[in-house]
Amino acid sequence: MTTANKIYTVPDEVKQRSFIDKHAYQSMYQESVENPEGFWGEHGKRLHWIKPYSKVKNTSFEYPDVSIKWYEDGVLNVSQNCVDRHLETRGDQTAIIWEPDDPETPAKHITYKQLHEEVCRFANVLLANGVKKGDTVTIYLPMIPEVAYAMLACARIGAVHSIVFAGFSAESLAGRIEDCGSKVVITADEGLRGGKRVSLKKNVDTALKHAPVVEKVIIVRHTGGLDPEMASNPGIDVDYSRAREEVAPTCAPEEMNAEDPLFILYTSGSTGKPKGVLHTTGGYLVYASMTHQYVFDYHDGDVYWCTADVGWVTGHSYIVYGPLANGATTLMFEGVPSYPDAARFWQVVDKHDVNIFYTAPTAIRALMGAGDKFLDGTSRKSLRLLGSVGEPINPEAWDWYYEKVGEERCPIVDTWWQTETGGILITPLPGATDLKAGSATLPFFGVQPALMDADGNVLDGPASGNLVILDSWPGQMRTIFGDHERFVETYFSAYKGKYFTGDGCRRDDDGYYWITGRVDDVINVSGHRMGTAEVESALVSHPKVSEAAVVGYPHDIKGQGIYCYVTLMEGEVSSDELRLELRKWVREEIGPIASPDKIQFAPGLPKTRSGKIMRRILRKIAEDDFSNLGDTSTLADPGVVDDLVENRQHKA
Ligand code: 6R9
Repeated sequence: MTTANKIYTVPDEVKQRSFIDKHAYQSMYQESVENPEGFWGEHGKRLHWIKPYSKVKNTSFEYPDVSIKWYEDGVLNVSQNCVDRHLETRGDQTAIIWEPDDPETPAKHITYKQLHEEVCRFANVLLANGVKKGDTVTIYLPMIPEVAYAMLACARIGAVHSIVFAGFSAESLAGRIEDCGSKVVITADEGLRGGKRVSLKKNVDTALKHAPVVEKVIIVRHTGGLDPEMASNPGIDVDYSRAREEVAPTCAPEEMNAEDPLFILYTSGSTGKPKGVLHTTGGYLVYASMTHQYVFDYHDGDVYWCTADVGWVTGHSYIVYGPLANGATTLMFEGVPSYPDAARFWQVVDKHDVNIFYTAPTAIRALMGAGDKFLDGTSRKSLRLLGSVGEPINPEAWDWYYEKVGEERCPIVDTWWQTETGGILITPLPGATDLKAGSATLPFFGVQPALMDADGNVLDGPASGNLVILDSWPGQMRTIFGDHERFVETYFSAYKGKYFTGDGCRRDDDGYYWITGRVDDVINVSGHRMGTAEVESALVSHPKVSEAAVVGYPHDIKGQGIYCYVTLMEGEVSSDELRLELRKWVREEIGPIASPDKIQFAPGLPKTRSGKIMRRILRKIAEDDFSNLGDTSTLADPGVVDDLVENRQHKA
């Protein structure tokens, strides 16, 4: 039974302990949009400011003069807010619980005091290796505490970090290093995921060949799988464990302006190469910490676990910055949900008495598919609240999460947001919002969503359309690194004066928002965001490929799978072998997350007479829905469609 229309009212226990009830939500929301200056001026005080701000909001969505500034004359330091500020009151409290890939390896509990020393040492190592305020540092680390130390160390000295997900290939890493010009890269000997080793340092070495800008590679010893003594790049490689010993355990935090950059994070768009989304210091941290507190109803003493990887924005805002700014205990998990088996998440919940658990629909669907027997041996009694992020959650998965994992005791916060938004924009608040399975529900404070039709009209009442946001919020990205024009064109040109999200959305009779997925050429594979153009350009870089078109198709576990149509060079012959070769090629070009699920060799692609590939048709065929291919009469050669239908790759 699905419960898409059922309403789950807020349970009394949740209401009693939560920060925000329905009434507070309504009055705070109203104030936040009517008087953003006053509202955010007040809530900005949740941080420690070295020099308080006198201006709060200075933003314009006006095309083409988009400019976003929050707290612009305030001075603060993010690492001081996330670490030093807590030393007096909670120095001995655990800041980070680290749960390793292998359940037999002991977990680590890092207190705020220890975190302070580690961040200072890391900062000093960066300084000793020539990193200065304003420099970019690329971080290519697995899910180990050092990734948080490195992020906070950059923030401490005013360096701008750019984390590259450790699952990306050497090729992708090199592109991102070059784009932001990092002279320093931080990596580890190896990563460990599901018992498998990931050769990070080796990938960095390969990347260096294409990224001559790099002067230093700082190597954290993790698995011991590579001896940093045997530096493969003399004069470049730095053994972190040795360097750490040689520096002082304290380091004064740099005074940063609220609008100084904090980090760059590359994300996929519908065209071109990944964009360096730039977030700044003050507004980002106000927003990340405030959403973390209210959305997850985080109270002192709670143990909070977000299963994302720090290589994605969710890890930035809701493993590291938001929780630590709030003095929380945040759990960092190195492994995967299925290792050693599908009970692992629940065992970790029991082991560390996790109260708040935040994961992605793809993981929920995979665990649901593995069977309830993996829940049976675990108690999960500590859980109080469940969260979901990354893609729309289908009602079946929602129900299973709610009924089986949370035993109908734990509200689910389905949080909609994006790399660009810095923090959660549409979400229930556990004590305030009645839930509907599959709806992200209502906007967070200060967020004004609207739905647009194809002609650029704002739609009222219950409606479906493209989701835009009408005014700025403090966590919003400020620009695309090095390309402000692309920023303005990408987000503010489709609907002038409004931020375009790229998502389609429905608003129901109760004003609840239901995100329906991307309306552009971005696909969402296991919660990982990918531009079809990126996969296409990886495919056409193979010498045997002349043309490629990539679309998403519905996939039971991943949400969307990657379906590739490939036209070969004259004289090349299609074969299963070539299919494997192309799959491997894409993995090496981008990374395993971009592995094609289906490759169909096509002698021709459906094109308009002006040469545009008609993706609508390719999507339909990939979805196995060729009853209704729409109008094909504008195609240059309508015959290619028959061949495509004939040779479609059936669902595995
Ligand atoms: C945080 C994150 C952003 C895209 C976004 C949308 C999809 C994220 C969602 C959701 C439905 C949710 N998305 N959360 N769709 N319901 N709760 O995932 O950032 O990697 O940039 O992806 O993910 O399509 O536009 P990012």
